[in-house]
This record gives sequence, structure tokens and C-alpha cells, in this order.
Amino acid sequence: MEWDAQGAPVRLMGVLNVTPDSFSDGGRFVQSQAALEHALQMVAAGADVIDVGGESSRPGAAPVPAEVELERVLPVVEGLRARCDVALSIDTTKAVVAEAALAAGADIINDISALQADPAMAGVAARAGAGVVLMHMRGTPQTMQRGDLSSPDIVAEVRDALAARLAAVVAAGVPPEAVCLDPGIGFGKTVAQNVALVARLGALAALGRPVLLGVSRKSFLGALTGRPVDDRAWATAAACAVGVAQGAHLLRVHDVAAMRDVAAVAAALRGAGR
Ligand code: PMM
Repeated sequence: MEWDAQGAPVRLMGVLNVTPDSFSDGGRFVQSQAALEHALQMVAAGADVIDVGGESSRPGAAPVPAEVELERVLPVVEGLRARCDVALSIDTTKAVVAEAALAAGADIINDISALQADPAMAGVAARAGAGVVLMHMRGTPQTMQRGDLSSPDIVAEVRDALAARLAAVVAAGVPPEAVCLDPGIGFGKTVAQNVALVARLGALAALGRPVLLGVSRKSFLGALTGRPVDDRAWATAAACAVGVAQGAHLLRVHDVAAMRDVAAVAAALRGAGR
């Protein structure tokens, strides 16, 4: 099925980091009860998807064992599933975590390695009939901001890498209709490359699948504005608006209420400008 990016509504994915070391939540939502309450607030504010993550992907963050990740995310997925019917994604690179979260009621696997970190992940997605987010990353969270980040054309590089991952997961049994693509803003990219990827996001929409954009509070916005992570709402809004104008279908954000208005206005302007 061809994806009509121009005619599609813009959806919001609310970020729920259940980690003590997430760069933007600072461990405030480690306890499942607090995490649940925060998620329900995001649902009330208009989130279409809640993205539950138990392992920080901050540059240089230490990997977390599967048991710890499961202890963090499972009570939250179970609790949310029992309380509301919002779509739930599990932000993980581990097949065992994804499988347990899907069994507990999650609908989507959001994998920052594009299903490459764990060879069992594509099979889990295919068997469960789950939605899949394929995100582009260079290296791993431990290595991604090190070494030579130069690229002759970052947009073409990301587009071609995502096209290859899309073909690979489809060959592994995931239906193309289940897949959403994400340029991976901040994952092994320079400030200028992140800017180029948002400004030319339409090149990814041309791959025929919905595009997810995650710019919320990210460090390139800090580099552009000089603002700390908890003071980047306006910068996030600007980047989200341009992303929507470029065809983004899903915005991964922390401030759901504010970005809902940004998405609604940017989508209306995009539609009227066709
Ligand atoms: N960013 C983070 C974590 N997971 N998943 C997708 N698909 N896209 C992203 O841009 C993304 C992600 C890191 O940001 P956070 O620490 O604020 O959650």
C-alpha cells in the first residue's frame, strides 16, 4: 500500500522514559506508579501512542540487562493496557523485552537499531503482527557521537539505509504496512546533519511509509538556541512544525499538550498549501 503522507493526519507519540538516567526525565518517572500517572496525563492531553522505554539511549549511556529493562517496563505496559486503549510502543532493542511487552498488551516495537541489534527481533515482530518503527542510527548509543561523522549527503545516506532496512525486515516476514521510518535525530549525527534531516524529511516520506520524527528537547536544539534540556519547548515546536510541513506523520514528543497544537496547525497549513 502506498502511503499518502500529504493527506494523512499527524499523530503524537508521548515519551515515557522509565529510566533513572534519561537525559530529559532525570529519573523522575522511575517508579511505575508515577510513570503510569504521567502516561495517563499524556493520553488526556491527546497522545495517540505512548512510547515506553526502560533503557536510556543518551550518548554514552550504559546498556541495561534485559531483566532490569523488563522490571521497569512491564508493570507500566500492563497498567496502561488495563486502564486505557491508547496504542503502546515498546522502545527496546532486545527481542525478549519486545516479546514480553507485546504479550502484556503493547502494539508496536520501536527499535533504535532498526531491528539489527538482536537477530531474533524481526521474528518476534512478524509472529506478533506488531507495528515496527525502524530508526536510523550510526553505531550504538555508546559509540555514536565518536569518530568521523562526515557524510557527502546525510539525507541520501539515511534514506538509502532505511530503504535497505525496510527491504530486510519485509524479507524477514514483517508486512511493509506495519513499518514506520525514522531518521534518528541525534543518533550519530552532527548539528548540521540533524538540521538537514528535518529540513529535507520529505526525502524519507518518498519511501512510501509513514515517517516518525523525534526532535523533542534534543541537543541539536540546545546547540542552536543555547538553552538547557528543560527549556527547549519552543525550539521543539519549530522543528516539529517544519517536520510536519515536510510530511512527518508521527511526532515523538515529551510535551504532548503543546505539541498537539503545533501538529494541528502545521498539518492544516500543509494541507491548505498543497
Ligand atoms: N529518541 C530517543 C529514544 N528513542 N525512538 C525513536 N523512534 N526516535 C527517536 O528519535 C528516539 C527514540 C532519545 O530521546 P529521549 O531520551 O528524549 O527519549
